[in-house]
Amino acid sequence: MHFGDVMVTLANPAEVQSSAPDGLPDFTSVAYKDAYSRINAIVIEGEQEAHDNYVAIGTLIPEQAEELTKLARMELKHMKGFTACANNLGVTADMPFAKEFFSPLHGNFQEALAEGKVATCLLIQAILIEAFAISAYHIYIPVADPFARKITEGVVKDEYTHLNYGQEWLKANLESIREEFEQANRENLPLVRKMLDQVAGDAAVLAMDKEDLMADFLSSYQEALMEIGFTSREIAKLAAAALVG
Ligand code: PL3
Ligand code: FE2
Ligand code: FE2
Repeated sequence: MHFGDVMVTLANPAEVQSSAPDGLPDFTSVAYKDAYSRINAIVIEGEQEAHDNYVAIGTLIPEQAEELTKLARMELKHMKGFTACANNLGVTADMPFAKEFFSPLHGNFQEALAEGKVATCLLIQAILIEAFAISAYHIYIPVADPFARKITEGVVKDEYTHLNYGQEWLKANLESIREEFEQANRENLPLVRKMLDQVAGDAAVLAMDKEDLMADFLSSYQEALMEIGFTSREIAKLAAAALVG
């Protein structure tokens, strides 16, 4: 309807953006900013906790503390980048919401840390959280505003470095940590599944599809397990914990 389009253009230029042929969401809408205040907070909290977690893992593997400090520093850079994304859109991150969002996984990490369980800590941070972040960033990039897209593209490369780090340590120690790893997976994969469910509504407002998120997560997760040295059958069994939990 031509006439309608012209009316809209005259009345509210911001609305025209949302119906632009690029199909991107309207980054200035109230609904977008509201969803972004929670999603962005989750990402900021996730990056902050990732920093703290790598530093903490360094206390369990002192000979690797230096490398882990480097990984941790990358997480702070990510956090700053995503803080800039919110500022750019004029959004205030809902940090209390994000703290709550991470608290079950955070609690399990702290418990494992206190018990000196390196394999559990690495599963939670370097495999589950990194695979979750990678899937979210992959699905976000094509529908992000140009400023955030650039930042997220830089971040996602680093996250592969983190995933690889966890993979390598777990691979080198697989036979001694197998049982602990399987148990930790049984306890934590269902939490990630719940986190995905919880974020899906807000993610949809950002034009991110839940099934795409889940598929991307599972592909990074399964690929990591393959690299660590699990067989296809073992991987299927490990992944099935997401359905049971
Ligand atoms: C560790 O390096 C990063 C941990 C971050 C966890 C991210 C969770 C992502 C939830 C869905 C976010 C969509 C992306 C939007 C970016 C502003
Ligand atoms: Fe990160
Ligand atoms: Fe990371």
